[in-house]
Amino acid sequence: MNLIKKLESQKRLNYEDGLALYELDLFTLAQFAHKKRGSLYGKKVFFNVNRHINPTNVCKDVCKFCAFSANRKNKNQYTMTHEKILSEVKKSYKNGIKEIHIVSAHNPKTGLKWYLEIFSKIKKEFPSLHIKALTAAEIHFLSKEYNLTHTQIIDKMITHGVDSMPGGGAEIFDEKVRSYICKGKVTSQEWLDIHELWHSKGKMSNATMLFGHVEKRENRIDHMLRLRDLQDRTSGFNAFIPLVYQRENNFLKVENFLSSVEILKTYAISRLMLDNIPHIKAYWATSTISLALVALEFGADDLDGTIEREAIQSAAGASSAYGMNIKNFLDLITTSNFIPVERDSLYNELKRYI
Ligand code: V47
Repeated sequence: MNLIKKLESQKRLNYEDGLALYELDLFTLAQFAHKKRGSLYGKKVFFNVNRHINPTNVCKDVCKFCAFSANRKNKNQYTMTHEKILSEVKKSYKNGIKEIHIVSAHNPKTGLKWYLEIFSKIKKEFPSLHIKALTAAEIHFLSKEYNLTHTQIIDKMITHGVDSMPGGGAEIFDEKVRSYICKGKVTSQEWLDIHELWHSKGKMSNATMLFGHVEKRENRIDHMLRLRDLQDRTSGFNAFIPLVYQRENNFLKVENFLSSVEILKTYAISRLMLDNIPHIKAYWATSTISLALVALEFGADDLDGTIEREAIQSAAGASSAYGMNIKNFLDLITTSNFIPVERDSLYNELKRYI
């Protein structure tokens, strides 16, 4: 069946279709992705009032794309104390955050107990706060350090108050590219297995894809399809988040950076290929807020949140270090002719701003 007919009849798309979608002109592609987004959510744009905390940047792994890790380029090592983390959470809680998103480097010195205790402390002091913490890469790192299974770590996370898992650490699943950009880190299959395990406990997570570095279109489509296969079995992913590679202060040698057109096409293709993942998040920290707003016309329906602080992407050049003021955020969405909808971490609608 020809691609346009397949799109019109909303048939499931295969690998070859995914590649062919990139060959469509931008506006034809946008039309299909936007229609699909509109049929699901109309003009709603989801966001949450959240706070990112990156408690330590000391890392045992050596991902070439990472500017956050303190082992190599960044000499300013830090590890926040529990008191500091709690006081930051307290401040943000007073500002109205509903979610705390905790991602760290893979620090062999802090220890499993250090992680688990801070989750319990946050939950005890702020029981209504949703804790989104520990990527599959961190879980794998901790399981190796402590000679525990992934299931044992996951069970401990749950008993210590973690509500959902962020989508980090997926990078690109293609084994060859992965071994070039982040050799030694959680493998693609391990990343998928950890999420499957998490979902089997009745919990939700997200999935990212780091793109715009040395990967090819083929690798992006393959990445999406591996996620789609898992989602068919578990329905545990809330959102897919294409992360645009930030180029500063890291060791990845990238010659050609992506055009905005290629980035927008990738959002649109995600929406069309991932027919079973409900939300496509244009994470403004990596796409820039301007392009994230345009991405809303290319299939994206979520902008993550106000963030408040962010250390991973901003270390590599993104302008997300201090998040975004909520009023600005709402103004930008409404002047783009969309309806801002504050959501909780599981996409229950909390407030519609219109
Ligand atoms: O996994 C590291 C990425 C991720 C760079 O689940 C980089 O809701 C771009 O996963 N350029 C961590 N990206 C952040 C993350 C995330 C962000 C927002 C929302 C959610 C969610 C998850 O940051 C890492 C890695 O892929 N990253 N370095 C860089 N130079």
